[in-house]
Amino acid sequence: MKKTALIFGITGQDGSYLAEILLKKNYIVHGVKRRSSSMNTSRVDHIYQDPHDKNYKFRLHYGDITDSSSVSSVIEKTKPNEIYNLAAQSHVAVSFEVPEYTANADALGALRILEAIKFHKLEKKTKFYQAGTSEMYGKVQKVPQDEKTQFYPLSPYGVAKLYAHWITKNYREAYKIFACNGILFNHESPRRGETFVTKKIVSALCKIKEGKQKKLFLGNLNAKRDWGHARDYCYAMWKILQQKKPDDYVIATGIQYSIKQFINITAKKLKMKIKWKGKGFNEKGFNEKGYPIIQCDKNYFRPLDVNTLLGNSKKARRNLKWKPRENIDSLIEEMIKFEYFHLQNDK
Ligand code: NAP
Ligand code: G4F
Repeated sequence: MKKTALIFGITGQDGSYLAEILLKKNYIVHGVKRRSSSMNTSRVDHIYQDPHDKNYKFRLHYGDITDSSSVSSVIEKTKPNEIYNLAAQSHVAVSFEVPEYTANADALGALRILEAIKFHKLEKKTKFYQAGTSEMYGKVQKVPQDEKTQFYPLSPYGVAKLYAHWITKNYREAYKIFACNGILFNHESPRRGETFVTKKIVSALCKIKEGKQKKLFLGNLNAKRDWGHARDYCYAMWKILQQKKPDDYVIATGIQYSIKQFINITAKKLKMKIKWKGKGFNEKGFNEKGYPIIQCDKNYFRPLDVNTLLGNSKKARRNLKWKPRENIDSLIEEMIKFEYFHLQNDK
């Protein structure tokens, strides 16, 4: 019998990589997409199948993680072996602007799925993966962070995800659901949303080099992140659900860079020279001609920011036999290649 998976958040960066991984493993993949006024399926269009095809392996359903009835009905309809909850308002800065919606989607979303598993008596059949985040460590209490490190979230997003983390543990212990938390550190790819910092940097520097953009405006240049590749991290999600016992795992590379270092590495790969002058908010990046191409903008600073994140994924490496295949160089090179493909092929 083929296994069936249901992915909430299939149209996002991770949803698309996870769907590819599961299809390669011969799963039947169902995905939940929300209604939007413009198309939101570009990341999964290449694996889309005609719904009239009786031997389908991939199917999309309308639904919304903030709508209990749609969550419940898609779970009842598909009765999946595995559910991956990747649906979220995933932008930390935006969570300060729309905190209530963020809590509804990111905290209660997990609860809605767990309740539906229980309501439809799927506790023995359906495994559940919750997309947790290193943002829950926030004001870090230990370096590096592992599964035992105390959480201290610094954003409405981090707080909402912490609820989802604990409700997942709670349903595991109370109802014996095979429910697991992945605590994933930042992971990027060419499919990353345009407003996340890595995508913003790679895209802007490519355009600046090609004379299609003049300047890049950013916020905090000194924050440090442990960046991995989304494809590697989605493979870890699947591995987490294949273990004998449900558990929680940190997924990280164990190497961190600052935003400024990420810019410098990207610029070097593009054979661009950036000279930094000034301090703090007034720090600017100048090109060879002395023109400021990188500058801070107060709109990109957050009321609170997580200054440093560095993960210890020893447990995942030992129990899941997981380790990242990509590193910062291969990640940035792939992102640059993708930008150039679009610069040359898009109108
Ligand atoms: P993403 O690209 O922003 O994708 C989020 C997905 O959730 C999209 O498919 C989005 O749909 C969907 N979604 C948002 N609100 C929804 C709603 N109300 N109902 C149904 N679907 C909704 O995020 P990602 O980078 O793939 O991350 C996947 C998950 O991992 C998220 O939960 C994120 O918080 C978490 N996470 C990410 C990272 C990271 O570094 N990427 C690290 C740790 C944890 P649309 O396409 O229609 O917007
Ligand atoms: O790319 P970011 O927006 O990612 P952030 O806030 O770390 O969140 C991402 O990773 C989390 C895992 O830790 C996920 F849970 C979450 O869903 C998301 O995927 O910002 C990274 C850093 C921050 O310190 C931010 O202040 O970059 C800094 N930054 C500086 N200038 C900027 C900018 N971030 C953005 N988005 N845009 C800027 O212009």
